Amino acid sequence: MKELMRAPFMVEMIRIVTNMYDHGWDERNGGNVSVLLDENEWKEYLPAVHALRVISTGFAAPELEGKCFLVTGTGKYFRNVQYAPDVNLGIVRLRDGGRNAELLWGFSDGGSFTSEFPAHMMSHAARRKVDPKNRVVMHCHPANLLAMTYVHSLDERAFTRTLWQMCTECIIVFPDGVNVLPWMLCGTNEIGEATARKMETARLVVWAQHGIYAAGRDLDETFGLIETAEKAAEIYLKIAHLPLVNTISDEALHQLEVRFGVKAREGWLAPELRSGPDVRGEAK
Ligand code: 2HA
Ligand code: ZN
Repeated sequence: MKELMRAPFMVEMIRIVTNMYDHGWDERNGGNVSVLLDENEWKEYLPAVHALRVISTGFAAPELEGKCFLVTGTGKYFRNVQYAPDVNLGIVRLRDGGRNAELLWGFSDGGSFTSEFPAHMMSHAARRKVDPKNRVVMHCHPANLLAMTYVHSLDERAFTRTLWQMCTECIIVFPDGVNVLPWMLCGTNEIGEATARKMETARLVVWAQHGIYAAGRDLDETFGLIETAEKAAEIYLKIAHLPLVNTISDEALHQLEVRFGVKAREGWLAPELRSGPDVRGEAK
C-alpha cells in the first residue's frame, strides 16, 4: 500500500493550508478547505477501506453520492495541520444522497468535518454543473477583502469593477468577477444554499464582514484566485481615502480581454467604444 502522507493530494493540501495560515487568512480555527478526490487516486492509498464512523451531514446532495473529499476539521487550526494531519484533516465519502458521510481516514481525536460542510458540498455540486473539472472549495478570512466589505458598496458589479481596476491582472484571473452575500449566519444550510447559488456565476463569493469562498480545479489555482482578489482589496484600501487621479479604464480592460482571451462578466464593463463612421451613424 502506498503511504498516504506521500499522496500528492495530501502533500498539496498540507502545503496550501500552511500557506494560507502564513498569509494571515486563517486565524485560530478560521477557514476550511475541501478537495474532491479522484477515486482511482485515493484507492491506491486506502485500498481495503471501511468506514471508521458515519457522520450525519444535515443536508442532501444527491449529485455528490459516493464522492470522496479530503476536508479540514471543525474547530481545527490550519497552523497545526502540518504537525498532525490525521487529527486536523479527514477523508469522507458521501452516501445516502449526501445525508451521511463515511469517515475513511483522519479526525483521529473523534472530530468531524468543518462546520461549513454544507456550504462546501453545495458549492461543489453547483460549480461542477458549470465546470465538471472543479475539485476545490476554499474558505478563509483575508483582512483586506473583509475590510472592504465595511466601506465599499456590496453591489456585485461595483465591487468587482473596483477590484478589476486595482491591478491589471485581476480581470485576467477572475473575469467572471466576484459575487457578494450580505452578512448571514455562518455554518447553516441557508448560507450554504445561498453560496452555492452565487457559485453558479462566479468562482469567488465574498461573505460580507466574514470572508471569502473560492472554487477551482486545483488547490494552487484556487489559492491564486483568493490571493489576487485580496491583493486588489489591499490596494483599494491604500488608495480609497486619497483623491483618485488615474484608473484602469474600461477600454483598457477590453484590451486585456482580447490580449488574454478572457471574457468579462456580461454587462460588467461599459460597451466597447468602436471608432469609425458606423458608430456615429455616418455610414457613407
Ligand atoms: O470554521 O471560518 O466560517 C471557521 C470558519 C467558519
Ligand atoms: Zn469563516
